[in-house]
Amino acid sequence: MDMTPKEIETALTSGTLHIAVVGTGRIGLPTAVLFANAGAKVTACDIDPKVVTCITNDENYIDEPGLEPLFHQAIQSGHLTASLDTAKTTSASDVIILSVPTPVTDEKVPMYDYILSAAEDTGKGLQRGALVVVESTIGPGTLETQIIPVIEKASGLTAGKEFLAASCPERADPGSIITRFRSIPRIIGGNTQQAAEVAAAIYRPLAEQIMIVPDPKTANAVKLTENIFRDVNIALMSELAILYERLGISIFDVIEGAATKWNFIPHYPGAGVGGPCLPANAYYIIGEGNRVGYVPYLVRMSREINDRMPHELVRHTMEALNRAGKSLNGAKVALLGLTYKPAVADVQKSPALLIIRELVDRGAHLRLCDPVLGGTVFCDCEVTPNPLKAVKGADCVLLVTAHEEFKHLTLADIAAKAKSPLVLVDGRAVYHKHPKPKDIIYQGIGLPPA
Ligand code: SAJ
Repeated sequence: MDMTPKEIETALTSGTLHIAVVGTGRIGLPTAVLFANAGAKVTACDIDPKVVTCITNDENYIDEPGLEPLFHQAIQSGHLTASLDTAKTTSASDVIILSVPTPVTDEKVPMYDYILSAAEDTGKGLQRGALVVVESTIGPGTLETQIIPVIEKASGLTAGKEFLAASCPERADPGSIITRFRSIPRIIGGNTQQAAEVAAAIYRPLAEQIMIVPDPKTANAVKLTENIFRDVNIALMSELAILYERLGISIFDVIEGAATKWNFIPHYPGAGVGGPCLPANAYYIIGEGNRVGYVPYLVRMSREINDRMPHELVRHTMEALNRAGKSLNGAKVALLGLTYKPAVADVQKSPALLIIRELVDRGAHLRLCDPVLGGTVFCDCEVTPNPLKAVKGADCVLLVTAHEEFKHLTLADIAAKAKSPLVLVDGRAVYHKHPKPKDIIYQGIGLPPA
């Protein structure tokens, strides 16, 4: 793409630049929509015919705040179309953005099959001078050592000379992907300086700030480091939470105090760390560490600590029921919150999955409640959106995800419906500052028994 950054921006906003977005899930679709509304001609490529049909029929399929109207605008402007044929699409594209899933297997090994297959399809149609951008989360060096060779083999073109490649990892926060799209700075690493500058010109209309780093592996390390930083700090707070419980100290009071210091960044322990990102990202780094003979112990231990937290919550549940003279076996347990984080209808690697499995294995009878999953079936159980319906006649109420709807309830509201004494186990410290009715057994992660 022998255009100056200014010419690229003009071509993009005037609709003469063609962009293919390969993989149109929670990250790819908003990206395609925003580039289309910025003026580019965008083709969304996906292997799922249902997704292509939805886009073609102007039916939004991603529940993300603010996306719906922008989606219809992009389709109705004619700037966004869809295709099952990535190779054919890339043959008419100046820029190809890869945003397919890069999950981690049950053996905790990064699985790059989808992105390598998308890279091969991209290579089959790739035009000389085109730019390939990887937004998917990958291990540092994966673009250079695995993805580029696949594209070169499929296209017969040489990276750096005949096509450009860059990493621009997505940093979107599910639940605020649209609202924060422009304000989250983009990190770009090109396989050449030209690739980085061209990619920066492409993203400039959609990003308030762009930072070019030396190379793609550095850009991917930035993405992983910010997520692992979060995972490790959550693990530290979780470990301290369990220790302080035994000292009769609430970690939440401690965090509130520590946060008065400018350089303390609060992270919170809880029922566990879920979602498609944090539980997986550490293993991209651990994988690279194994390859080069250096095991990042802290990163690995933090994963183990965070993976243990769902069990910690079940331990609290058994303890609390025992304090009421009851056992978990046969108890009616109302579980509040199934999604991996509040307000996002996503249960990927949600702590609730492990908690439910252990509760059922220990003989509990469950009532499931989630305001964003109402009417669905989860773990063979009907989900009610109404918490007061779920807690009715319950021996124990267990809070797993801190949805807003639960925060508006008082303990008196819950106590009025559940069996007395109310046994409430709080996996997100939602009620630790609420006035406690006299006949309550209340405890939870980081909350010494009250
Ligand atoms: N969690 C805690 N304690 C905390 C913060 C979060 O237990 O103090 C738990 C949440 O309940 C949830 C999990 O961790 O189960 C992940 O929560 P999250 O807020 O990190 O949400 P994600 O995974 O949707 O988004 C993260 C974000 N990363 C960072 O903020 C560094 C987002 O910006 C990334 O774009 C996203 O990962 C991603 O795609 O990688």
